Order: sequence, then C-alpha cells, then structure tokens
Amino acid sequence: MLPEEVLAHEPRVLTQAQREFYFEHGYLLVEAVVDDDWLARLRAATEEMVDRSRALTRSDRIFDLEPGHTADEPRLRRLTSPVDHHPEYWAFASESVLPDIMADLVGPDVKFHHSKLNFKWAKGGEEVKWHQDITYWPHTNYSPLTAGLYLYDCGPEQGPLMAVPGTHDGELFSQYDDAGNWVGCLSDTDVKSVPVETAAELTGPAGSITIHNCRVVHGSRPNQADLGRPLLLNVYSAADAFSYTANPLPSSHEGEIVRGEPALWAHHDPRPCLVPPDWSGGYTSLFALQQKEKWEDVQPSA
Ligand SMILES: O=C(O)CCC(=O)C(=O)O
Repeated sequence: MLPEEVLAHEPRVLTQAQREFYFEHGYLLVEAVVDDDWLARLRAATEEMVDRSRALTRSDRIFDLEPGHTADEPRLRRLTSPVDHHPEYWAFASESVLPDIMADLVGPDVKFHHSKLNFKWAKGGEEVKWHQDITYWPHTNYSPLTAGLYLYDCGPEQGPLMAVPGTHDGELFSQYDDAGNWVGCLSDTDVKSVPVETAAELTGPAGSITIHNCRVVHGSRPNQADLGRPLLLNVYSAADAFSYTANPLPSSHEGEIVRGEPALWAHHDPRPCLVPPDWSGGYTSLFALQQKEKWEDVQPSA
C-alpha cells in the first residue's frame, strides 16, 4: 500500500501528523503511549526471564549474554524471540495498542514477523552500529517496521535508538565486507555518505514507542549510565509483504495476522534488496556479529 493509501484509512491511535511524519522521515517516537498496567506485566515477565538466565554461563538460542555475565550479576544483551518464551510478550504484541499503531502505518492488515528484547545493560551495554534492517530479512516490499517499547525511562546516556531521517528513501547499503563476509552494518566509507550527524535520538519516558522503517539507517551508542535500557522490539509488516529468506530470529508466531485479514496477493516493490547469508543454519544476534563473535563460540554445546 502506498503511503497515501495508508493515510486514507481512518487512524486508530496516531494523529494524521504523526503518520505523515513517519512516511516523510522513516521513523517516529510515540511518547508514553503504553499504560502502566502493560508496563508492570512486561517488567514482571522480564524479571522472570532475567532470573532464568542466571543459570547460564554461555549464550544460547534464547539468551545472548554479555561477557561478564554471572548468576549474581546477570548481564544480558538480548532475549531472542520473547514472544515464544513468556505469554505476556505475545499478549502485548497481539492484543495491546501496539498492533493498532502498526495498522496506522502499514494499513489495516498487519502481519507479525519476529521479536527481540535488547537490554543494553547498565555501564557498558554495547553499541549497535549503523545498519538497515531489511537486508537481514528481505520482504517483497518495504512496509516492514520495528516498534521498540522502552520498559523504563530512556535518556541520552542510556544508548537510545537513533535514526537518520529520510534514509528510508535512500540507498540500501551492502552489509558485507570487502571479503564478502556478512558484517551486518554499513562500512566506514558508506557511513561517511550518510548524514548521521542529523540522527534523531529517540529518548523518552517508560511506555514510549520508537518506530523505524526497515530501510532507515539506525543504530545506538553504548550505555554509559547506571541504569539499563531494556527495549522490547517487535517487527511487523503489511499483510501483503512476504519474506523470502530464512528468518534470522524464527518465531512460532511468524506470519500471524494481528489486525485485519491475510493477503491473497503479494505486493512487490520494484526496488531490489540485498540478500543476507542463509540463516537457516543458525544466527546469534547482531551484537555478536558486530562485535565479531563467532557462532561456534556462542552456540550451546551439543
Ligand atoms: O537496541 C538497539 O539499540 C538497536 C535495535 C535495532 O537496531 C533494531 O531493532 O534493528
């Protein structure tokens, strides 16, 4: 659906100005839109999951651990596919105000793709380098978008999500290095051609939602603060966008329609898309990739 067609549908949550902002800039921050009840449920679920991680000494397909993680002082980079590990996360992804907001941006028929919870732990939670999402998980069109919920307040020192305005309408960059290895981020040369100094810092109080289109160049700094920055990320698309490569973060809910109806016809955008390596053999996370950890180093022993 073209932006004009999406905008012609009555909005459920967002103002028309917010929707237009998203289409123009490729990102949007919706401040404090998730209520305290949802926040309490999601924080409790997250505490349970962090407790589960205490027993681990190395990353596995669910928990991506920072070096230095211990039972007494857990340090998590990511909980992979939270919707598959605690019912509250799927309830939020499918029943809250979130899918209604997504419908305001992709049209009334909304499909779920995957989820992750990026913790960015206090005092050191790692940088996420400038990258574009869609070449991790290509789709037949560019409607996919990611919605991040700040479970607690996020200020500038905590490594907020940053998005470079307008880059969703620009080039798709290679995320392979010169030797043909997937690095999952833009090269230093390509970063120079992107006005990263104009990046918007998406800070906000707990309950705020960051939204970024799958083509927009985005990233985040390390977390220098004493407080963590758990950001619950859910990825959706218009129902008529179909992925054609293996999902790097497979989910039992992939492809579920969370608003409206399934599509009978795929919509194909004519703009080409770089394809990633074949993820069907396993993938850890963009953190491990960008910090150059090898999959063999982090997967659980057989
Ligand atoms: O957690 C972050 O700061 C980055 C998240 C991100 O890059 C993504 O969801 O694509």
